Amino acid sequence: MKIVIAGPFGVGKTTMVGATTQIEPLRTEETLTQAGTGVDDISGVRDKTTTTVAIDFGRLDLPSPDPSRHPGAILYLFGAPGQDRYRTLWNEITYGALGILVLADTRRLQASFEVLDWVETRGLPYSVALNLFDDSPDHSVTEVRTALDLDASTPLTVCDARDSASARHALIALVEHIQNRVLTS
Ligand SMILES: Nc1nc2c(ncn2[C@@H]2O[C@H](COP(=O)(O)OP(=O)(O)O)[C@@H](O)[C@H]2O)c(=O)[nH]1
Ligand SMILES: [Mg+2]
Repeated sequence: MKIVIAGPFGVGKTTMVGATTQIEPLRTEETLTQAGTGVDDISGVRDKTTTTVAIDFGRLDLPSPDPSRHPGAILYLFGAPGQDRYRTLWNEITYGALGILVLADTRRLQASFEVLDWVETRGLPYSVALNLFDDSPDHSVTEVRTALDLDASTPLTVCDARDSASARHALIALVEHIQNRVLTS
Protein backbone atom coordinates (compact mmCIF):
# COMPACT_ATOMS: atom_id res chain seq x y z
CA MET A 1 0.00 0.00 0.00
CA LYS A 2 1.30 3.42 -0.87
CA ILE A 3 0.56 5.78 2.01
CA VAL A 4 1.26 9.50 2.03
CA ILE A 5 2.04 11.31 5.27
CA ALA A 6 0.97 14.92 4.91
CA GLY A 7 0.74 17.89 7.22
CA PRO A 8 2.18 21.33 7.77
CA PHE A 9 5.83 22.21 8.11
CA GLY A 10 7.41 20.92 11.33
CA VAL A 11 4.51 18.70 12.36
CA GLY A 12 6.65 15.54 12.51
CA LYS A 13 6.28 13.83 9.08
CA THR A 14 10.00 13.09 8.61
CA THR A 15 10.17 11.97 12.24
CA MET A 16 7.25 9.56 11.75
CA VAL A 17 8.70 7.95 8.62
CA GLY A 18 12.03 7.56 10.45
CA ALA A 19 10.36 6.02 13.52
CA THR A 20 8.32 3.45 11.61
CA THR A 21 10.39 2.37 8.62
CA GLN A 22 12.10 -1.00 8.68
CA ILE A 23 14.49 -0.02 5.91
CA GLU A 24 16.98 2.82 5.96
CA PRO A 25 14.75 5.83 5.26
CA LEU A 26 15.33 7.96 2.22
CA ARG A 27 15.61 11.52 3.45
CA THR A 28 15.91 14.75 1.54
CA GLU A 29 16.63 17.18 4.35
CA GLU A 30 18.34 20.48 3.71
CA THR A 31 19.34 23.16 6.17
CA LEU A 32 16.87 26.01 6.52
CA THR A 33 18.46 29.20 5.24
CA GLN A 34 17.72 32.90 5.14
CA ALA A 35 16.29 32.40 1.65
CA GLY A 36 13.14 30.96 3.23
CA THR A 37 12.55 34.03 5.40
CA GLY A 38 9.21 35.58 4.57
CA VAL A 39 8.38 32.66 2.24
CA ASP A 40 8.08 29.70 4.61
CA ASP A 41 5.98 30.04 7.72
CA ILE A 42 8.15 28.72 10.56
CA SER A 43 6.07 30.29 13.33
CA GLY A 44 5.67 27.81 16.16
CA VAL A 45 8.57 25.68 14.95
CA ARG A 46 11.47 28.02 15.59
CA ASP A 47 13.82 25.24 16.75
CA LYS A 48 13.67 23.53 13.39
CA THR A 49 16.96 23.64 11.49
CA THR A 50 16.29 21.44 8.46
CA THR A 51 13.43 20.87 6.05
CA THR A 52 12.34 18.17 3.62
CA VAL A 53 12.86 19.39 0.06
CA ALA A 54 11.45 16.41 -1.85
CA ILE A 55 10.17 13.35 -0.01
CA ASP A 56 10.82 10.99 2.85
CA PHE A 57 10.47 7.34 1.99
CA GLY A 58 10.24 4.25 4.16
CA ARG A 59 8.72 0.79 4.23
CA LEU A 60 6.80 -0.93 7.01
CA ASP A 61 5.62 -4.54 7.00
CA LEU A 62 2.39 -4.91 8.98
CA PRO A 63 1.47 -8.56 9.45
CA SER A 64 -2.22 -9.11 10.19
CA PRO A 65 -3.12 -9.96 13.80
CA ASP A 66 -6.02 -12.02 12.38
CA PRO A 67 -5.40 -13.11 8.77
CA SER A 68 -8.88 -14.65 8.52
CA ARG A 69 -10.43 -11.17 8.85
CA HIS A 70 -7.85 -8.80 7.40
CA PRO A 71 -4.89 -9.37 5.14
CA GLY A 72 -1.57 -7.96 6.33
CA ALA A 73 -0.08 -5.02 4.48
CA ILE A 74 3.27 -3.72 3.38
CA LEU A 75 3.24 0.04 3.64
CA TYR A 76 5.32 2.23 1.39
CA LEU A 77 5.48 5.50 3.27
CA PHE A 78 5.88 8.76 1.42
CA GLY A 79 6.40 11.83 3.59
CA ALA A 80 5.48 15.02 1.78
CA PRO A 81 7.27 18.34 2.17
CA GLY A 82 5.22 20.72 4.32
CA GLN A 83 5.54 24.12 2.71
CA ASP A 84 2.68 25.45 0.59
CA ARG A 85 5.06 26.09 -2.29
CA TYR A 86 5.40 22.31 -2.78
CA ARG A 87 1.72 21.92 -3.60
CA THR A 88 2.41 20.64 -7.14
CA LEU A 89 4.61 17.97 -5.64
CA TRP A 90 1.83 16.97 -3.22
CA ASN A 91 -0.34 16.08 -6.21
CA GLU A 92 2.47 14.00 -7.71
CA ILE A 93 3.21 12.24 -4.44
CA THR A 94 -0.39 11.08 -3.99
CA TYR A 95 -0.43 9.44 -7.42
CA GLY A 96 -1.32 5.77 -6.81
CA ALA A 97 -1.66 6.25 -3.05
CA LEU A 98 -4.35 4.31 -1.20
CA GLY A 99 -4.63 6.71 1.70
CA ILE A 100 -3.27 9.79 3.43
CA LEU A 101 -2.31 10.23 7.05
CA VAL A 102 -2.62 13.89 7.99
CA LEU A 103 -0.48 14.92 10.93
CA ALA A 104 -1.77 17.82 12.98
CA ASP A 105 -0.34 19.83 15.84
CA THR A 106 -2.68 21.38 18.42
CA ARG A 107 -0.27 24.31 18.82
CA ARG A 108 -0.99 25.26 15.21
CA LEU A 109 -4.28 23.62 14.20
CA GLN A 110 -4.92 26.40 11.71
CA ALA A 111 -1.93 25.18 9.69
CA SER A 112 -3.65 21.82 9.19
CA PHE A 113 -6.83 23.32 7.68
CA GLU A 114 -5.22 24.01 4.33
CA VAL A 115 -3.71 20.54 4.16
CA LEU A 116 -7.06 18.98 5.04
CA ASP A 117 -8.81 21.05 2.36
CA TRP A 118 -6.33 19.77 -0.18
CA VAL A 119 -6.67 16.17 1.06
CA GLU A 120 -10.46 16.41 0.66
CA THR A 121 -9.99 17.35 -3.00
CA ARG A 122 -7.93 14.18 -3.61
CA GLY A 123 -10.93 11.99 -2.70
CA LEU A 124 -8.69 9.39 -1.01
CA PRO A 125 -9.41 7.78 2.36
CA TYR A 126 -7.58 9.66 5.08
CA SER A 127 -7.15 9.76 8.80
CA VAL A 128 -5.75 12.36 11.15
CA ALA A 129 -3.12 11.88 13.86
CA LEU A 130 -2.40 14.55 16.45
CA ASN A 131 1.31 14.63 17.10
CA LEU A 132 1.77 15.71 20.72
CA PHE A 133 4.57 18.06 21.62
CA ASP A 134 5.69 18.95 25.15
CA ASP A 135 4.00 22.35 24.94
CA SER A 136 0.86 21.18 23.09
CA PRO A 137 -2.29 22.74 24.57
CA ASP A 138 -4.51 20.23 26.28
CA HIS A 139 -7.53 19.80 23.98
CA SER A 140 -9.76 16.76 24.04
CA VAL A 141 -9.97 14.60 20.94
CA THR A 142 -13.63 15.62 20.62
CA GLU A 143 -12.69 19.32 20.64
CA VAL A 144 -10.06 18.74 17.98
CA ARG A 145 -12.47 16.68 15.88
CA THR A 146 -14.93 19.58 15.99
CA ALA A 147 -12.26 22.21 15.29
CA LEU A 148 -11.03 20.29 12.24
CA ASP A 149 -14.63 19.58 11.17
CA LEU A 150 -13.89 15.89 10.72
CA ASP A 151 -16.50 13.43 9.58
CA ALA A 152 -17.54 10.96 12.30
CA SER A 153 -16.05 8.11 10.25
CA THR A 154 -12.61 9.74 9.89
CA PRO A 155 -10.19 8.13 12.37
CA LEU A 156 -8.50 10.58 14.73
CA THR A 157 -5.62 9.25 16.82
CA VAL A 158 -3.11 10.86 19.16
CA CYS A 159 0.53 9.96 18.73
CA ASP A 160 4.14 10.76 19.44
CA ALA A 161 5.76 10.62 16.02
CA ARG A 162 9.13 9.82 17.61
CA ASP A 163 7.82 6.63 19.17
CA SER A 164 7.65 3.70 16.76
CA ALA A 165 4.77 1.89 18.51
CA SER A 166 2.73 5.07 18.76
CA ALA A 167 3.41 6.14 15.17
CA ARG A 168 2.63 2.62 13.98
CA HIS A 169 -0.70 2.74 15.82
CA ALA A 170 -1.64 5.90 13.86
CA LEU A 171 -0.76 4.15 10.58
CA ILE A 172 -2.73 1.04 11.53
CA ALA A 173 -5.84 3.20 12.14
CA LEU A 174 -5.48 4.48 8.56
CA VAL A 175 -4.90 1.02 7.07
CA GLU A 176 -8.00 -0.35 8.84
CA HIS A 177 -10.00 2.64 7.58
CA ILE A 178 -8.83 1.94 4.01
CA GLN A 179 -9.59 -1.77 4.33
CA ASN A 180 -13.07 -1.06 5.76
CA ARG A 181 -13.79 1.34 2.88
CA VAL A 182 -12.79 -1.34 0.38
CA LEU A 183 -14.88 -4.00 2.15
CA THR A 184 -17.99 -1.81 2.30
CA SER A 185 -17.80 -0.41 -1.23
N1 LIG B 1 8.47 16.83 21.39
C1 LIG B 1 8.26 16.28 20.19
N2 LIG B 1 9.02 16.67 19.16
C2 LIG B 1 8.78 16.12 17.96
C3 LIG B 1 7.75 15.19 17.76
N3 LIG B 1 7.71 14.86 16.44
C4 LIG B 1 8.68 15.58 15.84
N4 LIG B 1 9.35 16.34 16.76
C5 LIG B 1 10.44 17.28 16.49
O1 LIG B 1 9.88 18.33 15.72
C6 LIG B 1 10.79 18.77 14.72
C7 LIG B 1 10.14 18.76 13.34
O2 LIG B 1 9.89 17.43 12.93
P1 LIG B 1 10.00 16.96 11.41
O3 LIG B 1 9.76 15.47 11.44
O4 LIG B 1 11.24 17.46 10.75
O5 LIG B 1 8.75 17.70 10.76
P2 LIG B 1 8.23 17.72 9.24
O6 LIG B 1 8.52 19.09 8.73
O7 LIG B 1 6.76 17.50 9.36
O8 LIG B 1 8.93 16.64 8.48
C8 LIG B 1 12.00 17.84 14.83
O9 LIG B 1 12.99 18.56 15.56
C9 LIG B 1 11.51 16.66 15.63
O10 LIG B 1 12.53 16.07 16.40
C10 LIG B 1 6.96 14.79 18.88
O11 LIG B 1 6.06 13.96 18.80
N5 LIG B 1 7.26 15.38 20.07
MG1 LIG C 1 10.01 16.78 6.77
